[in-house]
Amino acid sequence: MSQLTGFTPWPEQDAQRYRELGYWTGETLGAMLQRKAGEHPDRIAIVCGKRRWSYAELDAKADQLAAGFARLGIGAQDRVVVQLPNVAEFFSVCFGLFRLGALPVFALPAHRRAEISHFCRFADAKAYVIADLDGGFDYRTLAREVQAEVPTLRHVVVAGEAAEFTALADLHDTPIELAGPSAGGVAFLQLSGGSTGLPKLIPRTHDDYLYSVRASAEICGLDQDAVYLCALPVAHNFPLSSPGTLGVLHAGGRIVLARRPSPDEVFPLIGTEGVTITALVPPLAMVWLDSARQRRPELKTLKLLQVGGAKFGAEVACRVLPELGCRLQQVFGMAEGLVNYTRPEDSDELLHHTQGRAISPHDEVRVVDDEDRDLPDGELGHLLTRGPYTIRGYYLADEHNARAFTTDGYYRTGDLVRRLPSGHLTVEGRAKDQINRGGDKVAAEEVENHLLAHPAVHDAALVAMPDAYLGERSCAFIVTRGDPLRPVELMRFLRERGVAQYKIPDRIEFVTEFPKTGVGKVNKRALRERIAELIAATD
Ligand code: OOB
Repeated sequence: MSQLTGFTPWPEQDAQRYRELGYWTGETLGAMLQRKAGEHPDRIAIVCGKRRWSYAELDAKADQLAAGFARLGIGAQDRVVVQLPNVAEFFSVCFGLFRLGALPVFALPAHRRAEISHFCRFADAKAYVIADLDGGFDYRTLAREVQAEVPTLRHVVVAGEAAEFTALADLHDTPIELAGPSAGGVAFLQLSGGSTGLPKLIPRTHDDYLYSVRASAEICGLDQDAVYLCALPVAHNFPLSSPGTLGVLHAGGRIVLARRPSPDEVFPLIGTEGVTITALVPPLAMVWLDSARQRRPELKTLKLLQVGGAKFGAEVACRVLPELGCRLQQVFGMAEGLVNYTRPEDSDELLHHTQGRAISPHDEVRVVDDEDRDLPDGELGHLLTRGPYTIRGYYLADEHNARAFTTDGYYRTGDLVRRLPSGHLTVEGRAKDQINRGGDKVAAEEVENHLLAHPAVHDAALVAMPDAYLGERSCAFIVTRGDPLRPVELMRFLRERGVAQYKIPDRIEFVTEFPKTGVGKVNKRALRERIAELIAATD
């Protein structure tokens, strides 16, 4: 079958090597689930509220939905934007689409009109799958706005009350014979944290993704007894594949879905379902640590807490074992591919002070200076990587790809790291123009462009400011055209443009001009220092 237009494949020589090594097995995600359902049909695969789906049920629903989506006219390589909260339907929908060879485009529940319209337009999506309501927000209202902006979007499919749209429940048809995708082809499009004007889409293949999932499951020691609590947004790469829910399905274990990650919601669930492993971002880990003082008995089945998505400081990392009573694993990964884990055999020093080492002996990890020259271990530099599950290009982004990848295919992660002789990395900063808001990635240029659309804004620069809870929050420096402007007006303006809440600047500072670098660019470092000093002075 022909490859998706806009996908950059691995050079054939590398692809062949990854197959010979047994990394790329030729199995698709859909086939993996079918195999598991054949091995143990009656085991519970997913717990979602009061619902419990066995492997056989999940497998059957996937086949039925593949038939239902086909009836809507969705076929191989068609894109479908999937924006679901942590509900079981996420899995029946995704596996249904995988079986059909259609490609889910993973959106986050926090995304709003600006982001979703962009994904639908950019990926030329045929359908958009949502839940009716979640967290008090009506996604059907959002879908109406998106449809008005993107007329090429043909179908809106709703898990729950569908109103004028197609009900997901009605899409469960009698399974049909399907050719199915090839494992070397793109399985879905994942979101990039981004640093440029518009979010980029990441094409991941069945072969490469399943390799990272299998290898991750092995590193984390998952087996049939694994009970994985999914408390982060289910479509994010960390809870999806590191080893995440897919790793658990591969191991034959059980996924427990939580709608919210707060201790009140999940601690009782950990107790009743016997959760053994979960994944959190650092701010949530801190909230759990604080709550665990009173409620530790509820956590007694928990063996492993993975923390990643943003830097987990050593001062907090060392509290996990004594205060939560479970082992810690640091995870430093990216939707583009490379994932690093601390290992069970690592010393406390490595566990608390590093963000782990790469999954695969065939992950090629380089730490380089500004001129791409390799640096010795211990020195701070830019992290470049290529390997069996790291993409060679973003979807439909030739121009950007020329900058984001070296000519020999290394991905420029934008992270500043040090490497130890053991291969362990410590993340010490970022060269990319992004704010990591407790694991939520905010691309500065994207938000600046929204700010610049305001008639009273002459120039805008978004930078990170330190925050005790989230690690970083965002601060927008604004030069106005002269008319007075209040921060609340700008924030309302962004909200009305349909920008996700986590991207709205946490603070707005008006200035008359920006400090400039020698070459005349906005000096963001100076702006970061200025806001950090201001905060320190008022604390
Ligand atoms: C994960 O994926 P993304 O795509 O949301 O974000 C990737 C970026 C990295 O390039 C790095 O800047 C930052 O997030 N990051 C970390 C980190 N983990 C991710 N920075 C410091 N320390 C860490 N432990 O965030 C992601 C994907 C798979 C597994 C885990 C995280």
